[in-house]
Amino acid sequence: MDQLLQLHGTPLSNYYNKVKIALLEMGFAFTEHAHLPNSGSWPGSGSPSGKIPFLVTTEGPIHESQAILEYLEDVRPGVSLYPDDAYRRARCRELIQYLELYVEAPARALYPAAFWGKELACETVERAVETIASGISTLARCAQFEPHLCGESFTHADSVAWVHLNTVAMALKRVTGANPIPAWLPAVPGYLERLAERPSIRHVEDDRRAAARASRG
Ligand SMILES: N[C@@H](CCC(=O)N[C@@H](CS)C(=O)NCC(=O)O)C(=O)O
Repeated sequence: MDQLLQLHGTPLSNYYNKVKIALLEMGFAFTEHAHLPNSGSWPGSGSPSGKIPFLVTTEGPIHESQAILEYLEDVRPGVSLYPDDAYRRARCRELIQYLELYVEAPARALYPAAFWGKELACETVERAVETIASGISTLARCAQFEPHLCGESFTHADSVAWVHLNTVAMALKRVTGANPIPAWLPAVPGYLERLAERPSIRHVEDDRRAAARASRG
């Protein structure tokens, strides 16, 4: 079944890379298929929301990155990127929610200016920065960072932190001229440097950079 897993999307997407890190870390064989957001038509190709990534399995497609991670967990009993016991697994999923709902989602207000050359009102930027700062302080209260977000082992929370903290930092820097995350949460730079050494993350980062170079022409 492994050979038939197809990951659709683009290496420029943080959510695509979240799933790709999980596939690599958990040892799945998969192929990658270029698919831009809001392309293709549903049903038939693409996704019901227009969003990427999606994973095509022998039984059909799965959309939404978190549903895909849970599927990967379910089809490979014994191979998991969650902690062993139920309580710590719940706390790990809690960190994923904090990162996605309270850090990455508010940063989306900055993406039109950061990545697509649009103008933004000052108050939109200020509100986004305040909301991201609040999300980071929530994360700071619950995450460990030493060496990983949930403690000793690398988990899905770390792949999520890698893709979103880097994307949000890039957006903040491009829009405001500086990345305030290290000042808000000093453990972040060292943590990201450690993660950057992992083979799965190097692989994903090399592909992301190559895709960014290709998109600039
Ligand atoms: N909740 C979705 C978010 C995925 C997402 O927002 N993907 C972006 C690319 S990084 C996208 O497809 N955006 C197009 C759109 O929102 O219309 C997931 O976890 O998969």
